Amino acid sequence: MFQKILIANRGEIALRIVRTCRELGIRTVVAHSTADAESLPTRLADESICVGPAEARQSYLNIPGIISAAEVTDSEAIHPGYGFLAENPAFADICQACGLTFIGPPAGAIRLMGDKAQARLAAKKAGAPVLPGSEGPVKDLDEARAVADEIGYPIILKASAGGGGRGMRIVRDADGLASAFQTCQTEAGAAFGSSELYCEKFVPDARHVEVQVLGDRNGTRLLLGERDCSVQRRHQKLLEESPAPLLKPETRAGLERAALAVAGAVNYESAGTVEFLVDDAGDFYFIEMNTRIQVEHPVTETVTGIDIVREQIRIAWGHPLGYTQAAIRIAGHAIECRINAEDPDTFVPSAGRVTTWIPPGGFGVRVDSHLMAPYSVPPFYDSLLAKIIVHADDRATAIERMRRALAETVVEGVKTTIPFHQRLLSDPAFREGGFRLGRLETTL
Ligand code: MV4
Repeated sequence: MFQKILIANRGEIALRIVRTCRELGIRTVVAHSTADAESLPTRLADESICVGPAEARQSYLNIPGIISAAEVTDSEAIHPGYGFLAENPAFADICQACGLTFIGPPAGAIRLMGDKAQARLAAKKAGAPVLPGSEGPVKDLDEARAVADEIGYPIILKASAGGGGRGMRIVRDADGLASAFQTCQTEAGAAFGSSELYCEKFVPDARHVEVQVLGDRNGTRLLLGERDCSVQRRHQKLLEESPAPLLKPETRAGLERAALAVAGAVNYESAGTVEFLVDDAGDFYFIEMNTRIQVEHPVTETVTGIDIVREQIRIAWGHPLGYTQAAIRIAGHAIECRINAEDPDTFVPSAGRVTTWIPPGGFGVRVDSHLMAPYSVPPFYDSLLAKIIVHADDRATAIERMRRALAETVVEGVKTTIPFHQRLLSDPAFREGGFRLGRLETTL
């Protein structure tokens, strides 16, 4: 097994990786910015090394700095966490060229899935259902118009280099197409360096359901159930749960089959997530595949009992997955609430100094957080402070457990999303399990 791993990330996920490495007897090096020098992950790691100033571009995204840090600390592998360099295929290639193991899938899988138009084509070829839309990218407005006339409005334009909701535009009718196409193309070029677009039929009021997969180097691929992530605002997930509520057994079986087909088509290795939209008829459509550990992975760990970070590390070392699909059982229900340093009504970031932090605890409660008091929330990174995850026998009990956990949580000094979550957990649509994408763009 690896003797030492460098963690190229910060915050709760850096700490999450430190914890599993300690259990595996692997030494850790946290590569951090000046802003995170005194953070909990740097303190709990065996070693830490500063790779640059607070701005992520100069530290967490500084590839030469991170590779050098791995070399001077004699690290054998790099865990990228999520965000930053986690889905940068050039970084995965550079790691390999430098004799470092990138803890994640092969660069080729990251590259293919990072091109969302090609990912859609690959999924379709693999036999997964995709929405009616363009065959790969659309080359110009005329082609987009022809596709839209064929499939009917509303449609959604998406940037091939986007993903996770960035660089998308809903087009309601033919009159709106030209200007939407123009804006979307310009925005995509500025944001991703590629203005390539593709289009799909827009599904209103869908649910976002994603399937967790694991694959090893021997070609064994396992499914770890699904997560419903329909509680989102501006493409930021706020609450995730597993299993997905109100999913018909045949829909679940179809999602699993499709996820396995997509992962198999690219010989996927490591942990990955296949995202789908599910409509009220129970029909589902592939939209994207994420080639990283995700923020919401703890809900899956909670219902399966599998440490996904441990599996990523073991797979990267070359260990075969030590169990079969039949050994994986989904037990009970898990919910995760993301506690962000944000105004609970406007979701505007609330940077500042956390003066008090009392995490929840007790039966069936897990807290993944780098928070300590006092702690100054740096304004340079995302605003995630903590994830509270609860486990219970059924969804209704999990909801009550989460309300109890949130009620005992104290964060003073910054505004947090806790009041939002308390309202959400009382919302009839949420409690019935019928929460749909787009709800938070208007109400609550
Ligand atoms: C869609 C969609 C409806 N129809 N695609 C955004 C995140 C990315 N993973 C996929 N996203 C969506 N893709 C089609 N064909 C709806 C979303 C979507 C969304 C749309 C409007 C308002 C809020 C949303 C939140 C999540 C996803």
